Amino acid sequence: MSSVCRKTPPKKRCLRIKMAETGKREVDFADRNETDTAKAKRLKNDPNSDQDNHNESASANPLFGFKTTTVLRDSAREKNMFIHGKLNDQDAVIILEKTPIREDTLLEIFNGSRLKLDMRNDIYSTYQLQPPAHLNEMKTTVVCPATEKHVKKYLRQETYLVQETGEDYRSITLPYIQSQSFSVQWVYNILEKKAEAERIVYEDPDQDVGFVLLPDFKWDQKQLDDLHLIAIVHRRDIKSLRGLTALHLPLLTNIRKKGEESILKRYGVAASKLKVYLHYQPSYYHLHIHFNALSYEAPGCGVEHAHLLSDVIQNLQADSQYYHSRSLSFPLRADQGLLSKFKDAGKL
Ligand code: M7G
Repeated sequence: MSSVCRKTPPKKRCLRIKMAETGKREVDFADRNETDTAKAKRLKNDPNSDQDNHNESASANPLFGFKTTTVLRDSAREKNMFIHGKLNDQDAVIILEKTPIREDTLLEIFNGSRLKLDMRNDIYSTYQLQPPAHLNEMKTTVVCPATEKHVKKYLRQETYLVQETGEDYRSITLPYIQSQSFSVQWVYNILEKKAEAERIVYEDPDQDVGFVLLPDFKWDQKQLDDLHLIAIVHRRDIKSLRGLTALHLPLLTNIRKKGEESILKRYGVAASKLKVYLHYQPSYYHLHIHFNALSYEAPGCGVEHAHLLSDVIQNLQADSQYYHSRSLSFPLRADQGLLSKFKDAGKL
């Protein structure tokens, strides 16, 4: 496993990561500055300690007081859990995910952990290992306030494959997404540098063929194995693959070329080690392209959901109207409104 921190000047990269995650790190530092004994002593001597403790926890930890309503989904294999609940009386979805083990932390893990023996048999033994606290982090994503659609997005559901003709897109899907899709405010915030500006890896500011390349928020940037960036186009008139024609070839080839070059420069990962694709249907209807480490099985990179950018480019070179007229298949979850629309139209 390779570490991002080792790639480009190590101190600079690690610092960037820390800055990007300031909130989380600050909690860590605050915790480490006070020993357990000192804290116990302070709490014991202070009659207001309960109240203080509550206030301190609430200000240092934005998740303090979160009340779980239901676990939407969890996976022992992926080591994650999607939780719906209330945060300060607002609906929220929290995603907890154990982070991968990094090669550059092995020395600290082996030398600095506490081990409890579970069992020993012949040459075999298993342990419960408690690594130092800073190596025991969980990537935590918070959506708050979360809409009903967010809750449904993360709920484990039966899925069905839908085949959508070009006509179905215009008569069923388009009206539906125009009225129902997720807000793309977060996308505009990125394009306008109102959010995540310090995370931008590359930008081509051209309003026609330009884009912003930055880490997807699913990637914690601590290792390259699950590298995931997204290129978000500056123009706001293309919702998805369906909106592309040969006129957009300069945009797509520009993203492929400059996206791959910037990833090579920043992370040392060659184009032959990347899968570059678009989702259909996407969750967010503002054209964006995923750049993933080739070996990483990202959710949504299966054949029923992902379209390789190189295929898209070739299809448009062969037929400008390819995505206007061809049938496209995609999975829909049982509770997705779009599925009912296809059922109502007798398409399923
Ligand atoms: P998508 O193809 O629309 O659908 O991808 P998916 O969410 O079903 O994969 C949108 C991508 O944007 C996803 O990979 C998200 O993880 C990512 N993403 C979503 N939000 C709200 C943000 C955000 O605020 N910042 C960043 N950097 N990425 C986001």
